Amino acid sequence: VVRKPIVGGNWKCNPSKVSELKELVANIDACDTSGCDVYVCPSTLHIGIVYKSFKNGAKVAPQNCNYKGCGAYTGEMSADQMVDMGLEWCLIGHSERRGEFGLPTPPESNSLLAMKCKYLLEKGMKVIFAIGEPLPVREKGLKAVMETLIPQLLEIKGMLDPARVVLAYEPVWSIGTGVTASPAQAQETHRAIRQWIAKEVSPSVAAEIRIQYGGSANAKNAPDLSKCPDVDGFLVGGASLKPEIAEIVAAVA
Ligand code: G2H
Repeated sequence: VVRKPIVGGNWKCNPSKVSELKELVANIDACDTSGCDVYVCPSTLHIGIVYKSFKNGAKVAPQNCNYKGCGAYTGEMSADQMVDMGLEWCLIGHSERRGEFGLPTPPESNSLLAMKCKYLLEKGMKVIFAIGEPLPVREKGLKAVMETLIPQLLEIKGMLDPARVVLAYEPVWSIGTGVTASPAQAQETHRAIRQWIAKEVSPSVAAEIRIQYGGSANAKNAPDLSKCPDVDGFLVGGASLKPEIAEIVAAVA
């Protein structure tokens, strides 16, 4: 099975000024998308400004979605709105929404994220679903890591359609810290996730589903990480705000 690599740029709550968007869009537009799917997650306020800007086919994926649709849900976004705007992808489950950093209201549980995933897929959207473990768990080794990741996957295991769901493995300790998982750590974890899917869902789903690595990925570490057979691309935060995002895409394609 040949899995097409996929790289996402998660701008999080950046940039601070609309005037800075032009440069960020240009960075994404400089990515060669011929051998790699590329998406970008602008902040909610900026989606409507940039969603028609990309000339190279890069997709725009909101960083969150509600699970109910349109209506009296202050501060939320619905899949209906996304579909209407021609958006195809949505990111959910990022650890910054799961409540690992600061305190979103409320922190998002595995059950809530499963509801969001089901709702997005029912509406015809595709989902980037992020999972990850905190540092004290990583320090205990791979078995403990999988004991944290499996509950994050369990409620969406029936939804793992490789054509419509991409997993993003993002160890929480590597997010925005400059500490990247080593290729060996990333590979053993991606392989263990795939083995779990093979057992719990099916070998073909495990072989076909794409698993991105996220956590301080940059132009320097992307070439080695992307050599790992089970790493299918990156979800990039900080470096997606810089021209080096094009080098990261070039490293995986
Ligand atoms: C992980 C990643 C993008 P960064 O959160 O989702 O961010 O690359 O800045 O660690």
